[in-house]
Amino acid sequence: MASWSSELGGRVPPADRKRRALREGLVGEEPLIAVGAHDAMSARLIDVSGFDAVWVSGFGVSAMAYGLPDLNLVTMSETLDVTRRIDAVTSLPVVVDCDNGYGGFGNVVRTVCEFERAGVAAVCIEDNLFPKRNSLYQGAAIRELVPTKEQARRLRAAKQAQETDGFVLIARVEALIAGHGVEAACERAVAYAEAGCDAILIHSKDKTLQQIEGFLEAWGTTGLDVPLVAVPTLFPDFSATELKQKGFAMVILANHPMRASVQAMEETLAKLSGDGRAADVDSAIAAVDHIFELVHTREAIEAEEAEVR
Ligand code: SPV
Ligand code: MG
Repeated sequence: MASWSSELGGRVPPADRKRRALREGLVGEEPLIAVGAHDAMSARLIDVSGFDAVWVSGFGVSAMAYGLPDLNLVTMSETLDVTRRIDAVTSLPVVVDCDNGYGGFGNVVRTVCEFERAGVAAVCIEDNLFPKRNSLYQGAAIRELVPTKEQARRLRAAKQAQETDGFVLIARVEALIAGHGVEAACERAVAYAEAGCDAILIHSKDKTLQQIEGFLEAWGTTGLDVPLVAVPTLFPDFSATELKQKGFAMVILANHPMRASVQAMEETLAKLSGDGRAADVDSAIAAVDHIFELVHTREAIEAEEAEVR
């Protein structure tokens, strides 16, 4: 974990180190596991729990930091603001869900540039049209996406604008989610890989994994070795190791800290809403000292007092 002072601009682990760790993880023997954060505290907890990367979840930031649905209502600069706070408190590589880049061609390129300059390890850009819909939302049937050629053009321009070697651009394919089928999904993945993207996130909500298996088979015939990324929210029975064996380099557990927090808060508030006795929940919630410890309170006070001695 980054030191307490990193939030104050102190010893932030260099962006290069985080980017190197991400790139090495993408080609490693073990699956690289990223977990979704929605704020700095959730990122700290992911860090101390021993995961490999932090995913800045658009769904999580929308719901938890802004109380808004995941429909492109949170802007690029709002996401960047939350991302900076997250990146400052973790030594893990941070992979940012930048939705569809918040608009058209110029927005995609600017988004990637701004996040690269902010020092994050990676950005993920999806091919949903603006305004997007969260991929897990069951209401939407077959949807239109940004045309493949246009999305590839945006991604290629973003890669060409890249200023550092280590930064990673992940292209996210929504074709399976949008109901376009395996062939269309593979065509998009190939186009985005050929545009220079460093990894492909193939999203699916098929619980049986048949779609994903079909995609992997088609992808296998292309000869491309760009790493693949899975988000198994709706096929949760498959472990990261099983997904690695199937061909995924990275697995994103995108929203579990958010859902755990909401459930814990709801349970606590329900108990408190009885006669408002704090003791009713005390044994089931984090101790105040634990929160002090997580944000390095003692170290901060010691450092402050040492200066005046
Ligand atoms: C997110 O965490 O915001 C994601 C993953 O994009 S999903 O919600 O599964 O689309
Ligand atoms: Mg998202």
